[in-house]
Amino acid sequence: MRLLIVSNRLPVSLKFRNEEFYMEKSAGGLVSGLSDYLASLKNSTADIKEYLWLGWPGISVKKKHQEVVRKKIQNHYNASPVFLSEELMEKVYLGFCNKTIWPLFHYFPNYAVFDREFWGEYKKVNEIFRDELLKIIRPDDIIWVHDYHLMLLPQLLREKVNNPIGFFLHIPFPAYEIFRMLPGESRAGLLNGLLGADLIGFHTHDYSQYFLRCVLRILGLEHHMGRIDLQGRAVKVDTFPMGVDYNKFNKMVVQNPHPDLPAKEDQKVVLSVDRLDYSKGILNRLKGFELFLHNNPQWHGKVRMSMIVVPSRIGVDSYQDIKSSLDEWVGYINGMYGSFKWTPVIYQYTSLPQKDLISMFRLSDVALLTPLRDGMNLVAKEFVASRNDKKGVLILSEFTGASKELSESLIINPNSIDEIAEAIKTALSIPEKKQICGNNAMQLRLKRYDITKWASDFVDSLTEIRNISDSSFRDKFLSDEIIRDLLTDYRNSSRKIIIVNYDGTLVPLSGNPKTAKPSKELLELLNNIQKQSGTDIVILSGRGKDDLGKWLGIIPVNLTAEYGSWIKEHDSDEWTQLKPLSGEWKEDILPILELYTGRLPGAQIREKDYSLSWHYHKADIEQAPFIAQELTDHLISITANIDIQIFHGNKVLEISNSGINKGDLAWHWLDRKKYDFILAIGAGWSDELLFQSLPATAYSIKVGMTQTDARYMMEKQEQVIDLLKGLL
Ligand code: GDG
Repeated sequence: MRLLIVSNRLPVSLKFRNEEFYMEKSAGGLVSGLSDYLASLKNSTADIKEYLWLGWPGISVKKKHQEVVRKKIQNHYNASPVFLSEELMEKVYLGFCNKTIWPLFHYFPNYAVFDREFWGEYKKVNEIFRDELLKIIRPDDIIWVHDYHLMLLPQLLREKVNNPIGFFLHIPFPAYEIFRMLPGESRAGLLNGLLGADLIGFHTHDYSQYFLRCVLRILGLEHHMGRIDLQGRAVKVDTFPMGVDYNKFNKMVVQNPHPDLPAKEDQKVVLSVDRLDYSKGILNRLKGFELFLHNNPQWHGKVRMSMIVVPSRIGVDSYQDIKSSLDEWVGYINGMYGSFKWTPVIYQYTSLPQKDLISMFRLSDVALLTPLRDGMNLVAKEFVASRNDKKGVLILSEFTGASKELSESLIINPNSIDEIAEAIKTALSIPEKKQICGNNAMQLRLKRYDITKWASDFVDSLTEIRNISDSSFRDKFLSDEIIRDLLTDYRNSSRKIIIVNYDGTLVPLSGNPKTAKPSKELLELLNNIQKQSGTDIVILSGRGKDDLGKWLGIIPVNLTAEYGSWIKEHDSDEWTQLKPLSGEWKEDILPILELYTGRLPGAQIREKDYSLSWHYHKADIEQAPFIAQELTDHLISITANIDIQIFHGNKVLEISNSGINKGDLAWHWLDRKKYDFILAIGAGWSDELLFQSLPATAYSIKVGMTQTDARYMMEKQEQVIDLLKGLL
């Protein structure tokens, strides 16, 4: 098996200079972090032995050079380029990606641009990625797609291939009220795009929950413990807090500390490292440091802030604005508080080699990280991991994913400048013993769930959900081979029974139940089947006896109405009851149902001779299950002494006489003869009781590709008719 990693950018950047292509390795968190995991695959006992990384190489490559470049990248880096023009990539990267998704997902709706063109461009790039993948995909590849640039790719691939697909989002997933601001197609489009995956991973439990809520509110899809059942497959949503390469940060030998670092004993160092981004709260940090200096003159000359800001997204205006404000604030603080001997803020607008970064982590006294929103924030974890002396204090914003795991740090709300200033003061005076104790606990956690564990956990979970999905769905698809076996068994048996539901099974589900009459052809088909020697047909429905009698009573089939309250034998015109039933209890129950119907707009009551049902499929999808549960509890509490039962079906509560259900009813017929062939077909929740009650040898078939206890499932109602025709 091979692991295909797909991300916007490749781990190498392609350059073209002096008429030649050459490559530079990039050292992003994901790239360097995953490299250990990927290297370990070769010798692992797991099924995955190789990997290939797909992404944009960073520049446009003319068609005539593409094959040479592809080979070069593949041979040296286990990577394969997705060729895209710089113009299109820039449009999308600086368009939908970083002017719409990024600000919105980081709770900056005022920065979000909703441009009609953006969505089309974003779709196009995702399609190009799909086409490139389709060229190289093998049937046993596992695909792992990364991040917000490629949120449509899982679904685009799912339409074409059956491989396991995982998706991981590196940035926060926002709350429903923010996400729903996305206009037009993009709102449902992004969710559907992601649902093409088998596993969707987020950094924190909150992000997973926000995503699930958006899926519920916008697409109307419910979940159970993070599992969403779609037509014919299951999708799992889960939390995988990304770790760092702990050993690398902890063990790296750094000989040459950065020349700009002060001598240790001179001054305390407060370190700040980020990409230039409004989400990182760098301005708040400076303001906090300024307030700290203002409030604490005793620290003047004794502490400095080393601030590294890595250039990023240069073409986006909002980024240029922050850059200008940063410059102003650094100038202001240094001018206001500094002296010839002391510069309070040393500011570098550049990227450092990783060794220097680690040496800065080790030589700082405090790391001050104040994002207003951050998916995880790896810098925080890297700082803690790097401290092989176990000293140093981390001040961390509560709005980072990392704050959930680094609870021994000083957690602050970066919107409070006072809190930042106060935390700096506290951090500078925490005794070493306490620092070591806190860092020790955090290091243990970071070591246990490091980047390799994170990646293997994700890939293992992907395999696991695929197995569950396959056994619940794919393995149950009614194949031509099984149909052939079924028909042979039918022909070779002497006592056969066909138990079949009506709505959604013999006839298509219709919005108006009164119009769901059987066609002449259907009646003829049923009539011809039951004429064949040794075949009994039972139609088992939740409908009232009037419709059924009128529509189906004209052919000699056995009928049961109201889930079994009424029975009509094939050779009789009379409806009888299997056991004495009472409807007197309805008087007591109806007012309660009415009360709850008043409280839940969209809920409806339906009354039959011996049953009542309370439907809520038209009510608010989030509110309804709570009210339904309350109603169930209420009913249970007052019906303890009445011989009735309450079934909670698919968005319906069914209240009827005890022992009246399709499962029990089936045995009324099955007990009569020693049937050697049983076929049961149903479509609704109440048919599940029928499937559960049948012997293991029965052919039970669910119409619709959702979770079922039937042995098999088929996609469409028309297939039932084809199958029945096959019996002739
Ligand atoms: C996204 C999400 C999520 C930084 N400066 C230098 C440098 N770095 C390295 C750090 C770290 C990485 O860059 C930054 O990672 P972050 O997690 O802090 O932030 P994003 O880049 O915004 O990443 C974020 C992450 O994805 C992972 O899922 O945590 O929330 O926004 O590894 O060390 N590396 C070098 N020189 C620098 O000057 N060499």
